[in-house]
Amino acid sequence: MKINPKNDAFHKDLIDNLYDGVYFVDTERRIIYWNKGAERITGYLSEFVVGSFCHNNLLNHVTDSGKHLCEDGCPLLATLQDGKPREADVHLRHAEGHRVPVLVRVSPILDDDQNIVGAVEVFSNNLSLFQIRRKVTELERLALFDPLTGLSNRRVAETKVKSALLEFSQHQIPFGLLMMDADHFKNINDTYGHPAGDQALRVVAKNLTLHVRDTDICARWGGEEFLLILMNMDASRLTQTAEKLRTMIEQSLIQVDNQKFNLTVSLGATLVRTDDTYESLLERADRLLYKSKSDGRNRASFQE
Ligand code: GH3
Ligand code: MG
Ligand code: MG
Repeated sequence: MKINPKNDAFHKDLIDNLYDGVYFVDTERRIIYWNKGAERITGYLSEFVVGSFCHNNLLNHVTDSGKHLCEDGCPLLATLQDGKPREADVHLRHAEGHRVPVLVRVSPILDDDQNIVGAVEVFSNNLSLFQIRRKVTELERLALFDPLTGLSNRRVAETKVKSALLEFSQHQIPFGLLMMDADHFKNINDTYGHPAGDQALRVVAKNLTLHVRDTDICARWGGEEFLLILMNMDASRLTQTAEKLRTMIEQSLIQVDNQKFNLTVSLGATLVRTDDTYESLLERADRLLYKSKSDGRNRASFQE
């Protein structure tokens, strides 16, 4: 179609293709136009609606508290009376029966002499769009973070190790890996209970994030195991960081109900090597962690 803004068909096409629902009423609130968006949101086709009165309980707008607006508080009626535009959050009734949350905007339609000859209602179910966005954010959070500690989850950590390896091979940006495991954690659960164990894991996690740089990655690798990816590291900084974290955790106090206790962790620390693969790097960190365990726990083992 040739674009001609003066053409009625152009306007109809334009309004029909809006994502929002749009309908016009005359001064008696008789529906004289119903666009495709309105059909999509309500499930009612134009031929079914046009000619009926908007107050004959077809859509039956209600507020959050269930107040029926068609009988009392109809925004269209108020705008037809005072000529002022208004907005309302309402729930309209879908053709299938359920309620759809919509934001309704009403404006008067004036003739050339500024007389009110009708009103237009535009309604959008942006609320559900908002709900979808909130859901996506929530799913993103679940996909990226460990719900107990708020640290990155294992999947994120795996990806970050791989990208750090790539950056190391391309730009020689060195990094260190710290593998950490809580000592005798089964005893902690057995002695103080599982919720206390959970709290201990949160305390470990807090210690990690508070004592490394923002650019470093702290992840929950498994049950009581953690992995840290420390960027731009050298041997002395890495051993210092491992020792600092070990000390901070040892010096923390876990308090749950009336119980107070401490816990320790064992660590394996290593730096990336030019011949490293993902597997070789993680294996080395893991082997060093188990060296710390077999050497007596509450210690860090380091190998370049
Ligand atoms: P080690 O010093 O050799 O690491 O001994 P450990 O007891 O820490 O190791 P083990 O692998 O025998 O036990 C780990 C325990 O961690 C068992 C498991 O129930 C507990 N655990 C794993 N995930 C969680 C969790 O999310 N919350 C709690 N409370 N406990 C957990
Ligand atoms: Mg353990
Ligand atoms: Mg373990």
